Amino acid sequence: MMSSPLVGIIMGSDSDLDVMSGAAKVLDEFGVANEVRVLSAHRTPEETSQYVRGAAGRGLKLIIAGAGGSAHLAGVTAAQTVLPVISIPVKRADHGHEALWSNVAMPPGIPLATMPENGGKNAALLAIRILALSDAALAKKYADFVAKQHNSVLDKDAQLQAKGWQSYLQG
Ligand code: RP5
Repeated sequence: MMSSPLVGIIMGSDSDLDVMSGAAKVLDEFGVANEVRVLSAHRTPEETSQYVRGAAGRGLKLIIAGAGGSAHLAGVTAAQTVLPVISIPVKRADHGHEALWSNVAMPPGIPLATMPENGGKNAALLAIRILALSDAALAKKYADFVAKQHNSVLDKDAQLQAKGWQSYLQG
């Protein structure tokens, strides 16, 4: 049986899914139950509000929200719940940085943890850090991830020293 989702991943459009799935993938790898929804701040405001306001009552522990362009979704989500909300500003090649700027410019009193543009992986890792505060098994998985990442960099540096940068670049 699938366990109840702890993390809600919401996005303004299905066109954001390529970015937002990056967060779902990492949560899946860590075994963190999540649900993925398309809920637009502008096109489906009532459904979005209903989802966000009901999230804590359904057992969600935090929400990851992403949108591009004027990107109001994460902000209005943070305004309607006391759960931690993590924002992923979605950036396309033909966008400026408007989604990022709007997400970091939240008014005092409504906190929003804004990740790098298209930062699905970091959004999931921050969610895992928060959840790990009250989940020892998840904290252990996170510590293992950190150790693996650390060793991977040391291995790469050792190879670079052994081969020299020219050979390293050539593979
Ligand atoms: C935003 O407008 C969405 O989050 C998406 O990033 C962008 C374009 O949406 P579509 O026109 O592709 O549905 O609200």
